[in-house]
Amino acid sequence: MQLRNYFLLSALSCVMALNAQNPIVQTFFTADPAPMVHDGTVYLYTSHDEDETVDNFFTMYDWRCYSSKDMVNWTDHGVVASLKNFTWMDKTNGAWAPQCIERNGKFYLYVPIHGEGIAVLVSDSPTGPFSDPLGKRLIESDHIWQDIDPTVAIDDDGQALLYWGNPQLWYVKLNEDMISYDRTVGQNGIVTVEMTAAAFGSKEGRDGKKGTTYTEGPWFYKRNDIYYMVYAAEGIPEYISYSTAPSAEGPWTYRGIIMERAPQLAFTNHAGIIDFSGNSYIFYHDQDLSEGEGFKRSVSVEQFSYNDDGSIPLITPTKEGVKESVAHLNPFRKVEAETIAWSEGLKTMRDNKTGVYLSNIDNGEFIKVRSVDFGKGARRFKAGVASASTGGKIEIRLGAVDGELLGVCEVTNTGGWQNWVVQSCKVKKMKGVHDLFFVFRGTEDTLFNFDWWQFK
Ligand code: FUB
Repeated sequence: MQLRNYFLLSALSCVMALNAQNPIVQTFFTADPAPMVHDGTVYLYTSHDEDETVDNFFTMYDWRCYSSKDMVNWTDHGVVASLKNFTWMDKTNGAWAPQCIERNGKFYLYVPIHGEGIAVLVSDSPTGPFSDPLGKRLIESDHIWQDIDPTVAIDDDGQALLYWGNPQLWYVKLNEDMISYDRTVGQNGIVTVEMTAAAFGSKEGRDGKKGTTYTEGPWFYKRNDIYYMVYAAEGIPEYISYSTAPSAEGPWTYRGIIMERAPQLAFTNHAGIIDFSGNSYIFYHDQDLSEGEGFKRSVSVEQFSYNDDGSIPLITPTKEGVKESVAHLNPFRKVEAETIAWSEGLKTMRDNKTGVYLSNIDNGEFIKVRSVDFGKGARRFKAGVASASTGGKIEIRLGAVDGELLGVCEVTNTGGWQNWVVQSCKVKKMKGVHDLFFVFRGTEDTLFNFDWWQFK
């Protein structure tokens, strides 16, 4: 079943969706969130569960990126890397949990290729294009099937550590180039973390053997003077726990559960935590959008506060997600149409000339954009659109999908899906900060593509 069909299931789920902020991406299934704060923007790297699951297993070919300056509207940057980046191996599935970090103006994307180990890509921009600097895997180990879920942080002294592994944690000390590591420590550079109950909690496995709760999906970072290791625990289903340490290399102390199992969560979970604009946020994934399909997960986010001693409270996954934006969106600058707080039915596409744009738009589908600041008022609306069909209309509505109609922008046939033109219309004058809905109307199956919009 295609992703869009999930949205047609019931009127009830539609009403619920209008108040929802989670999951934060509705156009694709996204998993394994890895947020990165850079230059006043949150870049969110995700793995990507395909709409069609093959052989009832993870079906994952590429990695996607989204960004936000306000934590409620997310701009889709499309696929930023894929298994095709690695010409030294022939795996066509297995693009699992990534993480990106910036150093000296370059962006290093660490990715696991399931069954091939951990590799690295590099780019001059957070949104790519990324290229393979090594032509081989980064981590040279004798346990590549366990080499998944890399997580990386740079300590105050400049030493970068890359942790990873399921169900064992390992780390390497990355050299300053971020694409090689110190081979003088551990076993040819790979240090094995001691997995004790004191460090990671204890569990009894299905075979009756005692082990630690640590399973996979580590998220390693430093905050104030505490080093954190957040991870997916036990399973399946997994929950999220964490440990802390006084140094980047440990020793780790188990601190407890952050997110319990819950019906809307998948059999896996995977967390990423950041501080941004004075708030703390936890990203995780659930199976709400696919209504319970664990191989079709979606990234969600919750705001939370650390306790005074730096411990992390128990966090409840919600449908509402982030309630308050941390910035307003300026509608008088060109806004990419793929900047979305909530959407129903449509998809996005990317090409080299136009970048990412809204596609597969059918009658009645819409996008919501939150916290739009009209200041003293807007009078006109314009949009970059293209259509090879009869086109349609963009209804501009305030606050709700059936909210006050501010204007209607007609989109006619432009002679091709990539023949972009600017269409404009008058809008009722509005002032202040509002949530906007762009509701798409027309008679054909696919109405038009939508690249950007702007008010005057
Ligand atoms: O997404 C594939 C795998 O599932 C990840 O690598 C794990 O962390 C789990 O989320």
